[in-house]
Amino acid sequence: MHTLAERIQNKDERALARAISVVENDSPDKLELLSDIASMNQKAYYIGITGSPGAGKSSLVDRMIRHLRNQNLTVAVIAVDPTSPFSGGALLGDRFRMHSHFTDPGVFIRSMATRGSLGGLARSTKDAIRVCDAFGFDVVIVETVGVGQSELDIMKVVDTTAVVLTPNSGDVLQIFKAGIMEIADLFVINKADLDGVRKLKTQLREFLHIVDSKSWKPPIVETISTENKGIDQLWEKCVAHKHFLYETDYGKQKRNEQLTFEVFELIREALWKEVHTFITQDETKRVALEHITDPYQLAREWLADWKKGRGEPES
Ligand SMILES: Nc1nc2c(ncn2[C@@H]2O[C@H](COP(=O)(O)OP(=O)(O)OP(=O)(O)O)[C@@H](O)[C@H]2O)c(=O)[nH]1
Ligand SMILES: [Mg+2]
Repeated sequence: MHTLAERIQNKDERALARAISVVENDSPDKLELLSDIASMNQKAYYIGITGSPGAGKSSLVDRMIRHLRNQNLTVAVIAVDPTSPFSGGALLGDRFRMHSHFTDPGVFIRSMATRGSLGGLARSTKDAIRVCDAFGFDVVIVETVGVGQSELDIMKVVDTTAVVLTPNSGDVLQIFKAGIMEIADLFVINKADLDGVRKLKTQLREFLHIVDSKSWKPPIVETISTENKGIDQLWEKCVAHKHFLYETDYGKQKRNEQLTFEVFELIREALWKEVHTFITQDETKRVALEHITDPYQLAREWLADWKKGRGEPES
């Protein structure tokens, strides 16, 4: 067993942080570590919190942590920052907003930022969630700014996706365009102390008519995170959705689809790495990359080369 996995089993918090770095840096021992982690007990409930910049996601997470700690539940938070190559602004902001929890051993907070990993930020975030799960947290919360494909991708691994909107921000159209509407399991209207809540609600309901929500109809929760209002309702709706996932056929099917997607994704990543190494380790191929005339031809030729190298028949 990987030593870090063993230490995580023994609830060594430094090993937890180290393991996430292994994942984030795409270290050579990553897959070994992760498969050891996968064989450990995984039972956490995963919540994704997404929404426009400044919608109040971190403030909400901070309140949620407090709410969950009051019920004696332990919480890991992963804050994803897709914009910066270093754990810069987001980290400082989140540290500041969640800073009251730093001395609580039942709370773990970590920021993830883009590194050069081939798997990308979404992959390493999902792996980090699993590492936190194996450590034994009851709830793992992922905060992302809902801007791109990578966020949509991260949300494929969580149980419940909460989309945070604010009144009078034009958010609804934005998230509709970004394809986030389809993945929302519940909507949070945060900053409900501001004007325009009713209008936003009407807009949301209109959009919800268009989206085929099958047997789960995403509820709308109003919160004022600065005043700690609506947090209990938010948690209630999360729990209702969790029950739906685990207890209904549609829910079970959705979970299974997510896991299937992940298997395919892991295979795609592993194969891609293999092919990438095969190409970049070959001096002739590296030179050829500088003078490409026909990308289709080159791709076909190299794939055939690679298959031959693995003793497989060319197709
Ligand atoms: N009026 C009002 N302001 C709020 C509320 N919740 C958060 N804010 C303020 O909104 C600002 C942004 O809050 P954050 O929690 O950092 O928002 P965020 O979505 O995490 O922001 P990013 O991570 O930068 O995308 C802060 O100044 C908060 O004090 C609320 O319910 N009402
Ligand atoms: Mg934030």
